[in-house]
Formats: sequence, C-alpha cells, structure tokens
Amino acid sequence: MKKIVVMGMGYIGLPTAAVLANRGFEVLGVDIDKKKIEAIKSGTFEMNEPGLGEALSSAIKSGRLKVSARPEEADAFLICVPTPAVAKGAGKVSDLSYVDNAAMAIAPFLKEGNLVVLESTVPPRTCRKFLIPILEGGGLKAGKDFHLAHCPERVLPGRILHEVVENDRVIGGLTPKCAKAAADLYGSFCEGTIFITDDITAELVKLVENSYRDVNIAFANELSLICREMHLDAREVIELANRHPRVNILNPGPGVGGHCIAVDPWFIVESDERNSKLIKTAREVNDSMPSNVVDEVEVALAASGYHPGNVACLGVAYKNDVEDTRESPALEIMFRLQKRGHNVRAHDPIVKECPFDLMELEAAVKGADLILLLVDHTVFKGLDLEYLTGLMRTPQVIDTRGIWRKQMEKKERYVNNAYVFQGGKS
Ligand code: SAJ
Repeated sequence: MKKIVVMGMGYIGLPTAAVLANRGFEVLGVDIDKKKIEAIKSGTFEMNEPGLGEALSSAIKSGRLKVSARPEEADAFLICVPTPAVAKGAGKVSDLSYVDNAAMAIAPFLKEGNLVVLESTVPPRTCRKFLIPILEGGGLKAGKDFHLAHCPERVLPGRILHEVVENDRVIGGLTPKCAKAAADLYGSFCEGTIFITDDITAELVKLVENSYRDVNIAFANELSLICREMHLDAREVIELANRHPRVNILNPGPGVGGHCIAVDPWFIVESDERNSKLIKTAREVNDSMPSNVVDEVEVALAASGYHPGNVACLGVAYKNDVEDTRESPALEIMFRLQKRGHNVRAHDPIVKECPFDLMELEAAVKGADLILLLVDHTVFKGLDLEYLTGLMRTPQVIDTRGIWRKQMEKKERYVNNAYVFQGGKS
C-alpha cells in the first residue's frame, strides 16, 4: 500500500496524515476549508498541539504530504471528519452530514482492492446502514470489491502525536479480510496492540469509552453538588475515598466540554434510549454544572454588594492546556453571566480566538469583583492570588477546578461547591 487519502484535516486527520507521510506513505490530505488548505501548504497553519508543527513541516518538506480540496485515486481512504451532535427534543442526536459529504467525494474514485476506514465516531450500525450505501454508489460492493473497516480514533488532545502512534487500536472489519487490510495499514505506524473485531462492535466500543468517562465525571460532579448542600469540601471527600484500593473518583469541575465526551454518549442514547438511563442522566448532570457555577458567582457577587459585577474569567478552553473551545463549559458560563448583566472579562493565554475579547491577565483582574477560574491550564497553577486579589475591587476568587487549594487553605470560605477566596489585605 502506497498512497493514502485522508478526508478531513482536523484534530485527527491532520496529525494522522503527517504521521503517515513521515512513515513513508504518499498522503493526500483533503479538506473542504480552502483557507486551511492554503495555510497548510504555505506552512502557516497553526494548531496548539505539541509536536504537530514539526511533524507537519517535515511531512510537507519531504513532498510526501500534499493537501487539496478534492480526493483522487489512492490505495486507502481514511475518513476523519467531525460527527457533531445536534439538539433534538430534550437530548441530542448525531449529525452525519460530514461523513455523507466525505463518502460522496470518495465514491467516484474507489477502485477494486481499495481500503476505506472510518475513524470518525458514529452510532452503531452507521458503517452498514449509512456509509456503505453511499460508497457503493459507484457500483463496487463493500466487503467484496473493496475493504471497509471502522477504526475509531482514541487520541487525547494535547497528546495526539504520541497517542496516535502509541495507543492500542480497535479495528472493526465488515469482514475478516477487511479487518486484516486495515490492521496491515495501522500496524505500519501503530506501536500499540491492534485488536480485531467487527465494525458494529468497534462503533460501540468507542462510544462506551467516552460514556464511561462521562458517567465517572458526572459521579464526581454529583458528589460536588451533594457536598455543597452539606457544606463539605467535595475534593477532600473524594481524596479520602480514593485512598480505598478499589476507588478512583475523577475531579469535579464546571462541566464537561469538547467534541467527544459531551457528544458521544448521546449516540448510545440515540441508538437505545430505553436502556441507556444512566448514560443519559450522566449527560444531564454534567450539562447542569455551568448553571450551578453561575449560581455560585451570583451568591458571591450579591454578598460583595457589586451586583452586577466585574467577573474576570480565567480560562476559556474546554479543558487544560488546549486552545480548543468547542462545547466549552467556560464559554457557556461566561455567556450566562453576561446575560445576567455582569461585565465578563476573558483571559486565556492559550486560546487564540473566542466570542469574547481576550484580555491580558492583569487588565482582566484589575478592578474586578471576582476571579472565576474555569480551566486548569498549567500556567494558572503558579499565579499569586495574594497579588492578584490586591488589584481587585472585591478580592474574591472562585476556583472551579481546585488548582489553588493550597493557596486558599487559610482564606477560604465556602459558597456552594467552589472555593471562595477572600484575599486582599486582610
Ligand atoms: N473533565 C472533568 N473532570 C475530570 C476529567 C475531565 O471535569 O476528572 C472534563 C474536562 O475538563 C473536559 C472534559 O471533561 O471539559 C473532557 O476532557 P477529557 O480529558 O476527559 O477528554 P477529551 O474530550 O479531551 O478526550 C476524550 C478521550 N477519551 C477518554 O479518555 C475515554 C480521548 O482518549 C478520546 O480520543 C477523545 O475523547 C475523543 O476524540 O473521542
């Protein structure tokens, strides 16, 4: 196998294309965003993912990675396009329009013996019910004339370049021969173990992984709400419970964001709502967290006498040390605060663009009535709260991630489930 077309130059497709090119494959990266294509070609495309810049520039320089708005004939096609969830009733369902477009674009170029791999996360049976009918539009039969497999991506943003190579992979083939063809390709660049199964099992495995994490985060978040009612420190309760050899509770926070964990559980609910009560409830618990944080802010500001007040929001990304703001609970909280009349000041040294004007740290904090820590970026951990609160009109801090517990130890009082720090000159 020599030539590979990667459909979608996003968080998964772009690093995968760079890794494949650097391993000696001839790769064509395809994206509908022409501006992005031009930026990748000219070497000006930037994504805050460690190691990606170097991998990309060496792939482009070698001439083995090319990019284009249209696919062409190849030996293998990897589909790495987004599969967002869209609102339906009280929940959400998958939007497969990008998979549809990618498959339509590939179909005319499919030849006998080709391999098509779907990496995008999808509801069970999508390969069979949705993808195959489109790909077979050109007259070739899946599993007979061309190979089809689902190989869900599992990389963690912030560690993508490592994990794309090191992680174990689950490969679900439409037939054992399809699985073998895909395993041969992934075996050429994956250092983890490759596990072979059928396509429907692979589709569900991916959803189960992210739902497992969502349910576990929801448990931590639910505990934080219970502790708030009891005026207890949720993080201390969790830390102590985690001393048990078979207990490992995750961290409560302002909600669950990103394009995976906040989305994928809905695909299970969409497939079997009757039996996915726990998964659905976990989504609801995690989705309720932003409004809980807003309530905490309201209580603190009301107590300070400045209501509406100036709120310095630290962190806009969906999680620590990434620039991605998709489904970010921080943004949801900021919009809600703005709607209630508060003056929201946004600071995030990693995020490049967001719907709020990004300010320097001191400008955001000066004259503020509350610092609201929303993301546990590493750079925030060492900030000096004594100094920052000295710049404020009302020296209060709510730390929704628990990164400043040590600094707050002596000064905290609890307002609901967050640490409220009354700093300044006291
Ligand atoms: N979060 C908490 N508390 C925690 C852990 C996370 O509130 O204890 C929050 C984060 O702040 C963030 C959200 O959850 O808002 C999700 O972050 P994450 O680090 O758990 O996961 P993602 O979305 O960045 O990546 C996940 C990973 N899946 C699993 O760990 C099972 C990754 O391996 C997948 O490849 C990725 O989803 C994906 O693309 O599906």
